Amino acid sequence: MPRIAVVGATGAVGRELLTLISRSEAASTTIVPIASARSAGTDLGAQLGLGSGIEPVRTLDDVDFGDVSVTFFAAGVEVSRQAAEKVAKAGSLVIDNSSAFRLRDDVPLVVPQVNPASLAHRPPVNLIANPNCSTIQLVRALAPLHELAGLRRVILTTYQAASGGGIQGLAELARDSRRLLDGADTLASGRFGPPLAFDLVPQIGGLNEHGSAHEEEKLGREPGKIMGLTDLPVSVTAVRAPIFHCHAEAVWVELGRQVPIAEAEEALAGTPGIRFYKSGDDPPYPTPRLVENSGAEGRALVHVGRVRADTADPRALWLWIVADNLWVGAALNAFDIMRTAQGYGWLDR
Ligand code: 11C
Repeated sequence: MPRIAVVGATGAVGRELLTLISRSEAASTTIVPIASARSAGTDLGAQLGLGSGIEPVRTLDDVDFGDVSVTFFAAGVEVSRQAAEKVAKAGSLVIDNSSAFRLRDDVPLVVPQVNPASLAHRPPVNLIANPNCSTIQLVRALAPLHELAGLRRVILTTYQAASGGGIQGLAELARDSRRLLDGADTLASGRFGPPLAFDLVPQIGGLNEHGSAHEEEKLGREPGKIMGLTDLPVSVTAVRAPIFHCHAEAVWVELGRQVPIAEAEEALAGTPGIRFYKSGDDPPYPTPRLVENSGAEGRALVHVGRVRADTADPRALWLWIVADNLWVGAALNAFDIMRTAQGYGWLDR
């Protein structure tokens, strides 16, 4: 029976992956959850209500990866740097959620709805990178516009949920929000830098020599690699917002020609995997909570609204994009990478 491993199985993305794999066609496989020694032996299948087929949690050192067909890494960049290539060399295809390998020339960076052909052949390195969550929803909305008129330039601001900071990020936002409502005057700094509750934090990740944050660097470089537009200028301000789930993005895009709004709307509305909102619709645009509460079907879509002309630039449009960062932006994309590889028929060789 094929085996699929999830490294970082107790984390926010790892749990979504376990749920997805165990509820999918891959339910006939054995799932091997991997986490730190602290969690070893835990019955995550029972804890998450996923039933049998999920082995007790093991540590990385305790698994023979020659016997595992696919290993998802969702334990952060350091764990991926230390272990992902070793696992790939042992024979298990690695689908890595971290930023460790995304820009390497020998590693495909894949959003199956945008560049599936990059999986036509098994990469010699046996490793595929899953893009950053905010990149995935961006390129899925930009791809139909690129097909329509060619992308020239992109400028965006993100509004990113606390779940991008993992389970501890969610807990911190909940705890600090309660403390403020209970009358606390001050809060300690935490994993987002300044306390996030009832505030906005305009920095996600460390700053580089130009003052750009790591999240902004990732969003600046990953879309061009995925879309085969290596010189595409993408300028970003990434902001952490006091919302629990789903990232939002306000995006300005300059195209190769003037595109009537109706044409852009038609292209977006006709793209599988996008839910398009027209002004005048009810609801008229997506919000993070609306998407979070949109059920399994809605959480699997990229939601796009507020498409409008930039009156100062005839070739430019604005759009508003919202998607579930843990689902569309991580687990589901990684899982679709596996499915696409299976579709090309090289996975089980
Ligand atoms: C955040 N986008 O919201 C990050 C989380 O490179 O995959 C995902 C980090 C990554 O904080």
